Amino acid sequence: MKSAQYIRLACVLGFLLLQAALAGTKALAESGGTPIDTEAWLRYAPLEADSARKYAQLPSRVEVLHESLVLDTAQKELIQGMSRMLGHNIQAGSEGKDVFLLGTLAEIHKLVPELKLPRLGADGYWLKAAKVRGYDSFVIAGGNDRGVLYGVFALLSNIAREQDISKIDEVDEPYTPLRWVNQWDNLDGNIERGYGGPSIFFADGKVRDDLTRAGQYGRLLASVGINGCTINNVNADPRVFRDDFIPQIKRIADAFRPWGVRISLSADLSAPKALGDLDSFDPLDPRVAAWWKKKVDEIYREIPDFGGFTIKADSEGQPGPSTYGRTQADAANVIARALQPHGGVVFYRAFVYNHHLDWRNLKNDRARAAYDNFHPLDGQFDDNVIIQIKNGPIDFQVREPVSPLFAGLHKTNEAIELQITQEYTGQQRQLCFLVPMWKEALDFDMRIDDQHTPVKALVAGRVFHRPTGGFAGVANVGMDANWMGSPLALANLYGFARLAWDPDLSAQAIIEEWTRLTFGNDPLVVRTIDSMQLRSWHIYESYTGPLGAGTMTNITGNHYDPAPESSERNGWGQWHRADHDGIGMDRTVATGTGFIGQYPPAVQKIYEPLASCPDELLLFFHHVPYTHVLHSGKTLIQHIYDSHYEGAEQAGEFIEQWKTLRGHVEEARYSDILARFEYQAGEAIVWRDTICNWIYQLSGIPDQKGRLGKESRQP
Ligand code: GCW
Repeated sequence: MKSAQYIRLACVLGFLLLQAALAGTKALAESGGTPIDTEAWLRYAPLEADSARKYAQLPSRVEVLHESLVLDTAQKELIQGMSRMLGHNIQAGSEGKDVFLLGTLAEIHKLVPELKLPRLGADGYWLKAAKVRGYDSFVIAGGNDRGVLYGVFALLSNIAREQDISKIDEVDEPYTPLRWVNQWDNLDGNIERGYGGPSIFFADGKVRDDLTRAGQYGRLLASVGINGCTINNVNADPRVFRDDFIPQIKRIADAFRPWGVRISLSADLSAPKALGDLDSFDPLDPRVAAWWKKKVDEIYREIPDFGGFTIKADSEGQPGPSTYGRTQADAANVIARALQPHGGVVFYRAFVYNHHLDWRNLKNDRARAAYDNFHPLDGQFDDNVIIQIKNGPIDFQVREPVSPLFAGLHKTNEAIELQITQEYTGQQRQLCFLVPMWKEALDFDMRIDDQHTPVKALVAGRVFHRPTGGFAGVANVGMDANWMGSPLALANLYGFARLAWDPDLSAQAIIEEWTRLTFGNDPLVVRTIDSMQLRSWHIYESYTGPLGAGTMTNITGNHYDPAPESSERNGWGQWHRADHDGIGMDRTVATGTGFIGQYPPAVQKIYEPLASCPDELLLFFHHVPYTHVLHSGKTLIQHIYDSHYEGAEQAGEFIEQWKTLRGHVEEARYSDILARFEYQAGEAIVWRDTICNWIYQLSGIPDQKGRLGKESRQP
């Protein structure tokens, strides 16, 4: 090789090395050199010196005002976070210095009587920069111990996001008392509709020996205010009630307890019989009531802070009270009465429906089921029963109206069930940030008695002054290092919890927090990821199921691939009724299933007339010809074609948008996520072509832009 060539080669090599080094430095800054996967949004990356300087005046001591497991956790978390982000070495004890003061409001008052105290409910916290014994200090007060822990997490989140806290005086309280996640984990270690690996709780029919991940999950949940977790599948296995199983479950409760997260179980109503103890599970049989009482007492002896039960009955093959001609209220109450003396609750799911509906009868409608089953029982449930209602009347589709049952219970506690695990929304292999969708449901105004009655206020028990209420999110995290299979999908877990805490937060505010905590504060990174996440639901909807048509996916199989005929001509009731002339379910009162009649009159007035029904839900409520003209001025069929093409194109553009972050996101994470977007772009094309060709063949109406059927026009 000639010397000039050597020089050129050396230059190129040098350039490449420099690039790699630069990318490496940035990568380190982004990852902070901390384990980012299992820690998710709690990675506490070191701040740049400039940013860290803002926090130089923070106290150097931490004083805890009483001893408790949760306060001990709070203190440790504070010490760890301050050390990792700022390099501060916080010592326990006050010793006449500036101090972080951790305690309940009453304790703070005793120590610093001159401080004017705010009002603070259970789980709420108060962050206040204040003088204590003459030193500039920092008060972290809680309505209870959990509140103090939440306050510590809030403070650390502020620092990680580089917020100014020098004059902070922040009071924050949860919107609802019950903020739970549900895990659909089976005892063999599989998770129903789980896309993040096997169960962190169970393996081979037993509770895992090593529950490290359960503890880490407790930490994640506590950091965003989740205070309960149902650990097993709602398609429940009665073996969890076996005497030898309860001590195993106790170990999971022990792993969660330091984080203030109570555990609960999904209960199989037939357990008294299935376990061979009785010959019946009739909820009105006194022997059955006694069985539940004994079992519940036994559980509380092992787990004094046990939360209660989640129950799926008379649904998709699960046993229920209908076996004995009893009502869902009979079933809920017998168990609620066993829990009541211990302070436990029953989340009773409204997902009760017949999955053998006759599809030929145009008046049949699965969407009616929750209201038809539960509205007549309003007022018959005990005060510690909460009816857990899926956000939509069908089943977590990419777009549904809200369930009318939210407005149909005036004397009964309610909770909204949201699906964090992306069963019908891309299974964490495609980007679909669900917070904007959930916000639409929570903000939806039911107009009960023509008053402002948004769903969020109904589920919090604020409208009819019910004793309790809340949120249940089906999370299904697993053993994968990043919990959900995709690092970006964790935004849904974070977002669910933030909405359960405060449903008035905007989707923009939530994603901004999550991105900064997960990827750091580089403005390009924050701007780019926020915008991709915020657009992702609409994009996914555009190429998989626009206009509220409902299931176009393979409903008898994987709930993932496009298979629009799979929902028809069977009893599952997820019909779209597409034929040669038109598509959509007629749910009107006038000519259809009457489902619209389940809403309060003001809402009926929006959905019943074609003229006012919003385009995005048109096919949920109406059966219309393909030539129907939408509010946008386009024909229905042209909209379907265009939407699929636009959606697939936008999904493809994610690749270029992500590529702008090269060198700003740590290389391994960068390439992992890039590969996901490349895959999604391909999947979007598969969806586009399958649905467009299917509907073209059904209708025979060509695409005005000539994108379809070219091959079939060839001689
Ligand atoms: O969406 C359906 C799922 C089932 C699930 C059921 C439910 C746990 O396909 O897997 O069962 O809903 O919510 O009970």
